[in-house]
Amino acid sequence: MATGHPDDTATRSEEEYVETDDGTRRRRAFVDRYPDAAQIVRICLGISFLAFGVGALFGLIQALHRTNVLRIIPSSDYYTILTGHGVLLALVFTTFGIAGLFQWANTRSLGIEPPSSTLTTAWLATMVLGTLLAAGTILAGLFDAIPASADVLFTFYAPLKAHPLFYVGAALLIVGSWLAGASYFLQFREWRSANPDSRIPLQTFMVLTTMLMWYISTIGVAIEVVVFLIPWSLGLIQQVDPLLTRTLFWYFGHPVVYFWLLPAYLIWYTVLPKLSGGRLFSDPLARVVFVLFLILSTPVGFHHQYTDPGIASGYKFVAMTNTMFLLLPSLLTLFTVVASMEHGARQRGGTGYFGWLKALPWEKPAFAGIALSGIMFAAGGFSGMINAGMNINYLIHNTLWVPGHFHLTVGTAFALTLMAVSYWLVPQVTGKRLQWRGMASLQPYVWFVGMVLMSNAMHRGGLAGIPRRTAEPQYDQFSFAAVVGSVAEIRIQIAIGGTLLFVGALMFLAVMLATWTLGKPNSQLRVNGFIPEPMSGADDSPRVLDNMKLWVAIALVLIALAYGLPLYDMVADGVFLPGSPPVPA
Ligand code: HEM
Ligand SMILES: [Cu+2]
Repeated sequence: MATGHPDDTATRSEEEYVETDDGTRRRRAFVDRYPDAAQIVRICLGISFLAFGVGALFGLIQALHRTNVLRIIPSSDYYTILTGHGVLLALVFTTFGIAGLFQWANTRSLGIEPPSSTLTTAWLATMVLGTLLAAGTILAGLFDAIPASADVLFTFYAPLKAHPLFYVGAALLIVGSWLAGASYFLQFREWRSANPDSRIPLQTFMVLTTMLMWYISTIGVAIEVVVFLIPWSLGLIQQVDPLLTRTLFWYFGHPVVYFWLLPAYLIWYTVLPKLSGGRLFSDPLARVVFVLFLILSTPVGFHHQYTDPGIASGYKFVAMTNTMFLLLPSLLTLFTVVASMEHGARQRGGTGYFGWLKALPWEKPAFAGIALSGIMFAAGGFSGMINAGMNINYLIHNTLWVPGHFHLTVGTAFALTLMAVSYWLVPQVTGKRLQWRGMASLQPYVWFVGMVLMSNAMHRGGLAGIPRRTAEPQYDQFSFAAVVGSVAEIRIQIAIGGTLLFVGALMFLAVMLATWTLGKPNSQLRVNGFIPEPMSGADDSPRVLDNMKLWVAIALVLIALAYGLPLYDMVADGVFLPGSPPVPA
């Protein structure tokens, strides 16, 4: 299937090439049309991949350490490495990767460059400075000579305390992302003044709804850090209420998972159908899904606090119910994305109930990686439902099941989608043809197999009661009873899976480095950025869907209902005082 696929540049030359007067063909890829935006995307992706490389190395160290296969660090440094892994991957790799994807999507779908280079420099610089401070403070924990550390894990709430610079760094990373969002909105406003009556282009709609959700939800963590953790770590206040800081963190901690996921959805809805050889099934359904995430993502945070005392179970129950409602947009996504892929496959000659699957371009790294990440996400959705159930949550709470779950979601649905789409996007933002295509084609499968082994074994380990976040899960005096197989076998699977994942990460980074350095500038790219119109387009979408003010208002009301009274309970006795004394009086 090397020729004739809609992603081959030759088949879409009218989009990506223009004839010049002297009869030569001039390339019009993303980088040629929007050089400023392309540069921002390159910077963001570059930093994101760097964080990914270091984070993946830490992941390997942990996986081998926990399973007792290879120990190159003392167990006392485990939390430093684990914090580095969580922060570099779940916060830095994601935020920069998303900033790059959004800058590309907003620019491509609006058809104009970002508005202000000062604002761009400001948000990039703020995010980079924040990352350097946070990562630097974490890594300082490895060196006894440096009097700073931040072994507080990526869920940085009290009572664990970090050096103030870590919190300042985290705050700057978030403020930088706010400024990036401001830049996307200004770009949209410029487009709007030239197109007063047009529907918001789909990719921009997705970028803006996601950013609105991000603004609403990051307020929680911003208050946690600025009002409580920074003054506390500086010694300006003597104590904080751990329950309050946890609640403010989780107010942000659930929506952040949709901040990771929605950019992946953006790719699944807009790029995957095209890579499958078809078109998006329904623009209206896609808009409904993003609106549902905007209104439902935040009033669910208590589902991370089922075991916390001091929050009445009724509120936890409300959070559980809202969480189950959130299944709806994900199931809608499953339907729409699979229908679009099937349409593409049938366009390419696929037949039969399932036979059409064979007509999909599984040998193309971008398609294969995105499709595989979708399959893994479905499995992650199932284990997520167990997490969300108030009663069965107690079975797996704080066990290895939990990292088993989110390595399928953020660790694959997001991470593998970003890697895979990079095989398609990086040529378009660098102007260089993808290098080492054989390795690229194999890479998504290596990640997939590694993750099947590691995640499945983590889930099973969790059911057996093996805790997460510990360097010494063997608890010498204690033996875990396994339901099937043995704990030793679970460990080996985690070690092998983790090693394969690390190899997959290296393969990806090698392909990116080769493309960036060895690819010739101005080459013919083999891919094109053309995205076909959906089968059911924006005109079929009710106009009310584009009324973002309405959806933000509804989101705020739901948040007030879910959080108002419990937060009041926590602060009524004094903002800095724990709700109940840590020891009986
Ligand atoms: C090379 C691939 C990877 C390997 C080998 C790996 C391995 C691990 C292991 C073994 C743990 C559990 C440690 C423990 O609880 O004691 C863990 C935790 C974690 N991983 Fe990964 N991981 C990888 C990739 C990723 C990716 C791509 C992401 C996100 C984008 C991610 C996010 C996390 C987070 C957030 C935690 C929890 C940290 C905490 O408990 O504070 N990992 N990882
Ligand atoms: Cu959650």
